[in-house]
Amino acid sequence: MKRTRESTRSPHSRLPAALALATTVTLACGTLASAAPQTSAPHPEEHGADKHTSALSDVIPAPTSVEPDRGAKFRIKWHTGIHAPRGNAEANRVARYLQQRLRPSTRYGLLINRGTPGRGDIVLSLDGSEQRLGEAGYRMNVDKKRLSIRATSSEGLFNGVQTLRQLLPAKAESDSPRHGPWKVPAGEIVDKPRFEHRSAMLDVARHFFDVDQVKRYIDQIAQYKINYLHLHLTDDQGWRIQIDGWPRLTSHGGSTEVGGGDGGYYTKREYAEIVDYAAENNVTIVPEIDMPGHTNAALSSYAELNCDGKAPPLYTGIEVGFSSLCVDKEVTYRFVDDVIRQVAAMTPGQYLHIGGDEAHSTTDEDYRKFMSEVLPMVEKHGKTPLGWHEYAQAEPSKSAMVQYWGTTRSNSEVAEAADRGNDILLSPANKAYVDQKYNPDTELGLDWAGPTTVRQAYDWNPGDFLESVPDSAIAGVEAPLFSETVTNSDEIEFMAFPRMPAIAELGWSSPEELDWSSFRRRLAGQAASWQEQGIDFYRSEQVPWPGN
Ligand code: TNX
Repeated sequence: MKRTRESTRSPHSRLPAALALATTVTLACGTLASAAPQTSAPHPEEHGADKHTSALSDVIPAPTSVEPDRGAKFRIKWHTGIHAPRGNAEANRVARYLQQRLRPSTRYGLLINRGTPGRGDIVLSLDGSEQRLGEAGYRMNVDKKRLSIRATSSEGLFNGVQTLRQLLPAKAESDSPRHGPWKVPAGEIVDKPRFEHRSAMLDVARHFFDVDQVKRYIDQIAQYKINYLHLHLTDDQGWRIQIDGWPRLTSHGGSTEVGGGDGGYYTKREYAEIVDYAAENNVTIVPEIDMPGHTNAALSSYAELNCDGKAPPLYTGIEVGFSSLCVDKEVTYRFVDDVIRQVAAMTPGQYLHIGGDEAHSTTDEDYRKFMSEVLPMVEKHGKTPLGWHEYAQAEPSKSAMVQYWGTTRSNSEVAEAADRGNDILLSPANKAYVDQKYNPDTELGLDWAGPTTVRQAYDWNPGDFLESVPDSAIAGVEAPLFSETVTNSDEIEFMAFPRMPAIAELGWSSPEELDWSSFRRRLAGQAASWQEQGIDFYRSEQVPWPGN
């Protein structure tokens, strides 16, 4: 297995200097040819056989409906413009995103045009008539003359653009100039998600990942239309987010990680950079402050948070369940309120995750008492609580979301929560945990819930997984990546690819579209794109990779 390169590229660093200078040009008419930016590179010669064989349905997650057309393909050419809706800043951001994605490989200007769409343009439009596709859906029509993506919101346009990226030859993902032709198969795709909540989780506490590494993962999940990134910001081994008034949380509590490395933390400015970058990629950050257990880093930073007033040493092992905030102390709630208020203020998204898992050193009575104080704080600071399923026993209010991480298909507390009206987020550990080994010999990963093959990660239906929890109670799915064994971007990728795209498909595609034999074939079709992007994926023998 190759795991040598540590890469932290972000798309902003992918633009060649000459193109980075060529700014968006608004044209009154559709003629773009004369306005193409002058780059030092000549227009690529579009010669050679068309080896690109992708079909309109070679997309992950599988779209709702695909109607291929035998007609001639659309072709991005040097004069192709991107037509964006006038007066909608968000939709124009999507146009710029597409432009920046495709400039390095094609070396085309792909100028943004807000006048009349020209022949051969990519047309992004906001269209009220597509209401039934919801906020996230889109309709894509491709023929020789035009490629159009229509949606009711910029979110739908962004999702359509992700589909377009997958339909282009993989070399379009390259960050260096490549030769076309840049063809897209003709036909129509109408697409919308099954679930609103399609999430990935990154544990930045067990091993710390810096801002560029988190951005790189955001790039990767966004391609599969994942729209939430849950950041596990605190645990026994590290506290990773700056909190004013409690500086030792980060200076001391953030100073190490599993195995004794240096750890690290995000300043508020860095966290804001992650939040903003996520938003540009249609991803909402869900911060998690895990409590009352998983708190050794905080307890080690402030002696007064401990019932006995003594600070334990920092911890760099991988045991769980030994730490607890002191439920009876007033300072505990002053601390938690400070943290929740500041994290809420830094987070534009609706959800704030308060953990609540594996509180083995807290009695059930204390646990409920703690949660009955803390749950209202989350709401007081304007957020919707999210927590691991143990917190269902504290009966959070109806609006709260409960995240199931068990390995069985029945859990009475979760079923009761669903009955009371709580939305359920599914991340069953034996299916969705991408930190588990693929097989007993996998070098990385834990195995308490696995090993978990790609097929096992894919082959289940979130709508009927949990007994007595109806499809209508399921908010969506999440692929958590705990990082006890994972230390850098290559290792993140090795564990997440190809299982994260599997969970993404379960979150997006309708149950009729979920089909392992189709999925494994489509996964194989992604390999070339992953190679272009430098993504170090696991070559599961269940997938017919090209060249195998
Ligand atoms: C269980 S999932 C945990 C984490 C570990 C993970 C490792 C959950 C709510 N708690 O503390 O990191 O297993 O797979």
